[in-house]
Amino acid sequence: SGKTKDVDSRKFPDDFLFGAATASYQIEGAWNEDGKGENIWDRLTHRDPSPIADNSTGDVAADSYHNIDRDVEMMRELGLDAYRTSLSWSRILPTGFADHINEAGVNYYNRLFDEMLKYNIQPVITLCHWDLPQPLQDLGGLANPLFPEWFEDYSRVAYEAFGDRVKFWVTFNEPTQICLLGYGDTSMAPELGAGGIGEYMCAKNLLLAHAKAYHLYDSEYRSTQAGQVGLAIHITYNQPLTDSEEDRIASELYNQATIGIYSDPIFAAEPGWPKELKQKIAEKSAAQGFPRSRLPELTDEEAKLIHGSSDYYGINHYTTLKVASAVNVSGRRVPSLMDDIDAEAIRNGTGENWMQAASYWLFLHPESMSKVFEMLQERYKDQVYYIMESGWSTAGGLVDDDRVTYYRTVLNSMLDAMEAGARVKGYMAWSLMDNFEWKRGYTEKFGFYEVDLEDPARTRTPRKSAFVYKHIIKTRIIDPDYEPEEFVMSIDEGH
Ligand code: PNW
Repeated sequence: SGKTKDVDSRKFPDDFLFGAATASYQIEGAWNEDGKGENIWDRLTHRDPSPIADNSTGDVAADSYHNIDRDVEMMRELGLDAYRTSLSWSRILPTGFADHINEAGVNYYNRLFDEMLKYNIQPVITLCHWDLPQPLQDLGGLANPLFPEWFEDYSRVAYEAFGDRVKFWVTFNEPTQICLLGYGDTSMAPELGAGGIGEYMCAKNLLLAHAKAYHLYDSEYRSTQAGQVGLAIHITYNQPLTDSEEDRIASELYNQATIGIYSDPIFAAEPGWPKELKQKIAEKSAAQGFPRSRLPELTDEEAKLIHGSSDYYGINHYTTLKVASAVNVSGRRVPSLMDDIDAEAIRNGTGENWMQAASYWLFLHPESMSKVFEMLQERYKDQVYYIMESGWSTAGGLVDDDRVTYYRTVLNSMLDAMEAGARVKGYMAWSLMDNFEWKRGYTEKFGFYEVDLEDPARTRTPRKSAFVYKHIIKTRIIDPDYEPEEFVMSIDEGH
């Protein structure tokens, strides 16, 4: 494209935070070692028969619990400014409750963070990346109105243990995936399938939990620890299928139902739920004979607690969708979020030539990243943004040219957004290494490093994309012509 001609003028600032991301259940393994308790993904994968594509589990995964040195070595090889991962709640608090802290679990993270900080690699730490302690799930998990208190207690333990070194907290990874896929649907643990009800209860309690953890940090830790607290929201670039009024309304409601429901209450000018969505769910509920809306009320006090409770806007961005109006779809679960908004999401672009990844849901629209920022700037007015995840899956192999194309395209599009005024301060690529891809098991690979699952040592080998990302981080420029000569990795001076 014409843009690449003046690559030199399109430089990332020196203080831009380039990182890579992972999550505890997806890489750590050691599922029952050193006092760790059971979480909802342990439970799901240990049931029989397994709903995982290759019948696998995260019992060993990339075995990062035993590979701190190599993991940090990879970060140094890439020259990362930051590394994002999550704490395993059950490793730190085996029952989920804060009465007993598992010191061995705390020590694992202490050793990891200390090793990273030797080389100036900033930890960006998620408190809950989907692996909720099973005992809390047995009590309803995020549907229990006491959940916000349990989460606040856990966040205090984390701030106390690690806040001297961790300056960057992410409370929840992808509320939409937690609530919609785990409570409303059955595609993620805990597979509740309580459509039209569970996802909304979850949404309310997740927001309250996030807000409590934020205010706890604000009132008791910020003055001494001086860090930031926010969350990571999954955002697709959604376009109406056609220009029709119906499709445009459906697309807006889809934005409100998957993005706005978790971010309007925090970031919009007005506190509370997105207006049209709230009204739509109330109408549907009434028509279905529910004496009250299935979307629980936020009291003024709750809405106020949630409003503004974030130091930055964290974005996980991968893919793009088209949205069409779809009323009374036969075979659709009723009630459900999609029925509530009378919409249908179409993934494959209907005739567009979008490049597709190994994941059925992952397509590259070349401008999706800048379009996402246009939408956010319009809705929420000039937040500070971090891309907390963005990445590409393949079926395997070290020559991952599609992944290289994806990163170059998405980063260029992000530079467009920055040139247009979006205050983007960092980018975390998903993922540092191959890992347990939830219900897809190990069949889809997202890593800069391949992980050899046949090898008990879980040997890690850099792919082509690792060299390209390293070059971008080092030069702060996206050079479309850069080709690694041979795949020989080393650590540059100063890393
Ligand atoms: C994210 N979609 O999930 C998660 O945060 C990671 O744990 C996961 O490994 C990664 O992306 C890759 O899947 C997503 O359907 C799940 O659009 C689903 C979607 C996107 C992201």
